[in-house]
Order: sequence, then structure tokens, then C-alpha cells
Amino acid sequence: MAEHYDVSSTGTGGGTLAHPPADGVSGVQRGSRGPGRPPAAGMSWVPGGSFLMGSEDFYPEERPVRRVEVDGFWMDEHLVTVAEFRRFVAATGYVTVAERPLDAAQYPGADPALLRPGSLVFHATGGPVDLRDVTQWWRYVPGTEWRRPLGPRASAKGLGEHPVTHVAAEDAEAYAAWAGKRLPTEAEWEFAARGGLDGAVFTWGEEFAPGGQMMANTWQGEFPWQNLLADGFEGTSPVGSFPANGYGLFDMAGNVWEWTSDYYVARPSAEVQHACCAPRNPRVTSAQASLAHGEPGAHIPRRVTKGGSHLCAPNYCLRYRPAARQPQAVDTSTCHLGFRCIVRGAGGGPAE
Ligand SMILES: [Ca+2]
Repeated sequence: MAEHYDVSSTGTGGGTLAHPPADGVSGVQRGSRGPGRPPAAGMSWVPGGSFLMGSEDFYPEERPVRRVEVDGFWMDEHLVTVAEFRRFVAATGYVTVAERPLDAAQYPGADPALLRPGSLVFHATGGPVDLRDVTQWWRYVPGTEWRRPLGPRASAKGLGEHPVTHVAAEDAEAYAAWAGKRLPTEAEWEFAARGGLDGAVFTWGEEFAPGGQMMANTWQGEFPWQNLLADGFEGTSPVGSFPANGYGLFDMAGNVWEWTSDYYVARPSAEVQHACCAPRNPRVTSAQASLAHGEPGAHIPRRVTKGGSHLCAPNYCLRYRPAARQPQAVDTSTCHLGFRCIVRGAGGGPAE
């Protein structure tokens, strides 16, 4: 599992949401209708432009704020749903990573009873626990996969319009290829999530719940035991249950984390940080650079995931923000990680 930071240890404090004033929204073209018709139903045009990527105010891996430029692209308005993923599997016979037999050699020291196909499921604890020990609330549950996201014995009825979960990076890539789409880079994802509000803390502005309105499916209360459900959802929520952002995109914060195509590095490269002009369509393509040396599973490359989830709470993981990012081993699937796709505009974009 990816590491987490306690907000209080970063010196910001859970209540510190003020952000330095954005220096304008240069290059952002809000309300652009896009170049012609969408390439597929349910996609919004994200106009591209330059923006301030990252944040100085929360976790170290989001720093430094730097100006970055991306070209325009079409993006799925909502997360890929269970129903959509079902159509992909029906058409292709695709088998996800969580359904495949495990190679014991890849998991030295693992309990043989757990070396069966499955995925990670969250279990709330009975009370406060040591937040450094993720095994208190994450369990590998054999038999869990996208059709049975809550475990093999739990009902999956009524989840068709929820985001698909328990998908590893290659599952998301396979779906995207079938749909004629791509996964976004981290920069594309973050630009899209900001919805034209350059430098804002949240995808909708500076306040967590403006006028008392909940804007995303997150965790209210003390993680991982006290879920106050102020937003009405304990686990995932049907896509589009909360207002869209400035580019017409739903759930760009909360609900489930989203895979990107970039490998994870803790800091932007020196070229990106010190470029004379805003880097255009930056990406990280080195799997080697993403390895977490000295940690369990260090041989498995990690991708950037974005957006936070229904398990993100201020006391543990205040990551339902566009700048937030988290590494995830490419073969890992969980109950709070899904994806959405993009189609790059005629103007280009990063080479694949
Ligand atoms: Ca919630």
C-alpha cells in the first residue's frame, strides 16, 4: 500500500486551507466548446493552457508549485462505471489482474492462504488506531474483484453506476485501448481537475463545503473508525452524485482515486522545476525511476494516482484536492481506485 502522511506532521494543520493568491488563469479558456464533436459520448473538452501545478500548503510530494502547460483534450465526464467495464469484458473476455492466479515468486514471505486471486478491501476499525499501520484497515480478500467490489460474499446489486474498482494499471490501460482512448498524464489530470480555477485548493474553489454544501464523496469524521456520512455515502457513490467542475467533469475529487499514465517520482525533475518557460505536456515514462528502494514490493513500478477517495479524511489523508498525488504499485487494486480516460485533441499532446 502507498504511504500516507498525517497532515499535522507537515506543519499545515488540518484547518489551514488558505492558499496564496493565484496569479491569474492565464491560458485557461473556460467554457470552450472544443474542436467539433466529442469523439465519444459523455466526454467534455478540456481546453488546455498553462496552469500552476502542485501545492506548497499540504504534503511534501506536491511541491514545488510550478507553471506547466498542457494541450487540449477530451476527457470522460465521469469515472468508468461498473456497467461500462462490464461491456468491455463482455466484448473482449478480458480478465483483470485481481482475477488472475498469483505468482508466489513475486510475493516472498506472503501467507500462502492469501496467494489466491483477490484485492484490497477497506474495513473500518472499532475505534482509533495507529495511523501508521495500514494493515489495521486494509485486508487482502481473495475472491474480491470488480464484479464483487465489497468482497465475494457481499451483494454487488445496484452498483452498476458506481465507478469500477479493483482495477490495476494494466486493466485501466486495456479498457482505454478498447475504447480508443488513453489514460491522462498527471499534468493533464490535474489541469482538468482544476476546472479553470488556477491555484485553488479544491476543484470547486477554496472552501471545503461552500454554504454547507458537500461537493465530493470524502470521509467526514475520524478515519478509520468514525464515518459521519455528512455527504450521504459510506463507500463509493454513483458517478455524478456531486456537482461537476468548471470543465463539466464529475468526481474529480473524492469517490475513488484515478490511475494516470505517469510513473511516480516524489519530486518533479530539475528540468521541470527550473525550466525557462513552462514545460509543455510533461510526463514521467521511467518505470525504473518510480521504484521505492528499500520498501516492501520495491521491484514493482509505481504510477501516480490522483483525486483522493471516499476514504480520505482530514485527520489522515486530505487528498481530495487537485494537487494531491499518491504512488500506487501498478499491480495493486483496491476498493477505492478506478480511472477515467481521455482522447487527445488534434493539436497533439504527449507522444505515446
Ligand atoms: Ca463519504
